[in-house]
Order: sequence, then C-alpha cells, then structure tokens
Amino acid sequence: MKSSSSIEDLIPHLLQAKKVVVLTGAGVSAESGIPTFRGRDGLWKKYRAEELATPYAFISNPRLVWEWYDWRRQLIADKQPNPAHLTLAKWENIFPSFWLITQNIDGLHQQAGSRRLLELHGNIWKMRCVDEGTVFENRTTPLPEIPPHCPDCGGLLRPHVVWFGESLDSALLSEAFRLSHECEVMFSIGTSAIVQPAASLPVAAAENGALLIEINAEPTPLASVAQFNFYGRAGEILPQIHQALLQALEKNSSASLGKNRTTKARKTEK
Ligand code: BJW
Repeated sequence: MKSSSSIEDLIPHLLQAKKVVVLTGAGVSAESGIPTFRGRDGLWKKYRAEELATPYAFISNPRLVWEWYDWRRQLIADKQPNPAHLTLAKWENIFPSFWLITQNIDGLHQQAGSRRLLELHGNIWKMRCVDEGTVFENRTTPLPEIPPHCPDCGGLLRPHVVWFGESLDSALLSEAFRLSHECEVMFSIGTSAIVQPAASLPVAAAENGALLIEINAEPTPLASVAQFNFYGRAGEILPQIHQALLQALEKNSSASLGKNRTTKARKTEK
C-alpha cells in the first residue's frame, strides 16, 4: 500500500479496526511543556539525558542523578495533559479493544484518564529501594533529602524508571509485544523510534499485518514502514482524526466498531 497523509483515507481503516494499539513517546508531552529527550531543550546544565539515565551514572554519582530527577519532577508537577493525551484517553471508549503503550514516565496519560495503559519505562512519581526492591509512590517536590533514603530500611532509593542498559519489566514487555502482534492498527506517536526494545513494537505490528500510522513532528526510521504518515503536532493531528472518526460514525451507524459502542461514543465523546 502506498503511504498516505490523508485523514479521509485513514478513517475507513479505523472504522473497521477492533484491536488498536498506540505507542507514545516524549513528543506527546512536548505540548504540555515537558522537554523531549533528544530535542535541543532536552539539556540539563551541561548534561545530555543519555549521560544521566544510566545505572553507571547513578552508581558513580547518585546525588547528581537525583538532582536531575528532582528538577524534572518539579518541572512536570504542574503540567497538564494536552489534547493528544485527552484524545487517546477517549479512544478507550471508541475502539472495542484499545491499549496505550507509553515510554513516558511523566504520568500524564493516566492523568488524562487512560486506564488500559502500559508504562514501559516506569514512572517518575515512584521510587525503588536499591537494597530491598520495595516501590513507593512519592509526589513530594522539591525533595527534602537528596539522595532520598528508604523509610523502611534506610537504603538508597532510586527513581522507579528504566535506564539504558537495564532490562524492561519482562511481563510488561511480553504483554506489549503480544498486543502489538495481535492488533490490526498501530499508531506510533511522538517517539523518535530509536530506543529499543520499544522501537521494535510498531515494526512487529507491521510485520504481522497491522496498519501502521506515524504521527510525529518529523520523519523517523518508521516513516518508510508506515502506511500513513502525519507530520506536525500530535495535539493538533489527533483531535482532527478523532473529529473525522466521530463524523464517520455518525454517518455510518452500522460500522463494525459496534453499534452499542458507537452510540456510547456519540453520547460521551462530543
Ligand atoms: C513531536 C512533538 C509534537 C516533538 N508532536 N511529535 C539494540 C540495538 C542497539 C542498542 C540497543 C538494542 N537493544 C537495547 C539497546 C540499548 C538501548 C538502546 O535502545 N539504545 C539506543 C539509543 C540505540 N536500550 C536499552 O538499554 C533498553 N534496555 C534493554 O534493551 O535491555 C536489554 C539490553 C541491555 C543492554 C544491551 C542490550 C540489551 C532500556 C531503554 C530505557 C530507556 N530509558 C529512557 C529513560 C527513562 C527514564 C527517564 O525518563 O528518566 O527512556 S531513555 C529515553 O528514551 C526515555 C524515553 O522513554 C526513550 C525514548 O525517547 P522518545 O520518547 O522517543 O523521545 P525522543 O526525544 O527521542 O523523541 C521525541 C520525538 O517526538 C521526536 O521524534 C520529535 O520529533 C517528536 N516530537 N514534539 C509530535 N508536538
């Protein structure tokens, strides 16, 4: 199939889709004011994110790494979900099976209302005891103690996120691959699609016959694999697709998304 960037052409595919999976990355939160990883605004002091998001950085200087996370927690704390997050939360009520897989650790998808959500790289609002592995939710900003220590055993705490060179939670990753293999439509949104293993999910979906749609500020390595490419701001493109989908559902009440869900979507999504 030739690649397209027409929402009109995309809608008939979405009307037929029962299993939809979305992979998101930092670009989805950019319009909420959270810097992306590899953008020019991704720098903190003189460090690149790739230098600090590693277990080696943490072992050699836990204070420096925690200062970075404390700064990011303060930056994220008052940020709100944008139209991209809100649209994806609505899609749980639109498609018969919908899953959102995110690489983001900012918690904004959950704040927007998404519940069928896999957070592949963890969550910045959680901490983990290095000695005992206990996970705590902690939303205090700024942190009173850097680096923080475990309230139970006094051991060093670390952010409950996945750094370079660390394995992702195996159950979560297996589920993400299962969903990607089984879906009919996969969106890759606001991710540079270079960090593995997350970047393999859309490829796995496409290899299994799913329709792949990329929404990004610029082309990524997925551009040649995707059948639909939309370049621009996710917070503008997703609501446009959503509106076109609702209009098509209005016109075609017998669409295979399912009559009951269609009615529910019409009532709740306008
Ligand atoms: C917009 C927009 C708007 C902007 N609208 N779009 C195979 C080959 C080579 C290397 C590896 C490999 N397998 C594993 C590796 C090593 C490594 C890796 O992938 N390295 C690559 C850099 C090559 N992977 C790992 O280490 C992973 N572990 C692993 O695989 O374990 C097994 C293993 C270990 C060792 C060796 C081999 C195997 C773990 C990866 C963990 C990533 N962790 C981080 C930090 C999380 C914690 C934190 O936030 O502090 O996760 S790194 C960082 O990158 C973060 C992100 O989730 C992740 C992805 O970034 P993302 O989301 O794509 O952001 P950006 O900034 O890159 O892109 C934003 C995009 O948005 C851009 O394209 C913009 O254009 C766009 N955009 N505004 C739409 N408004």
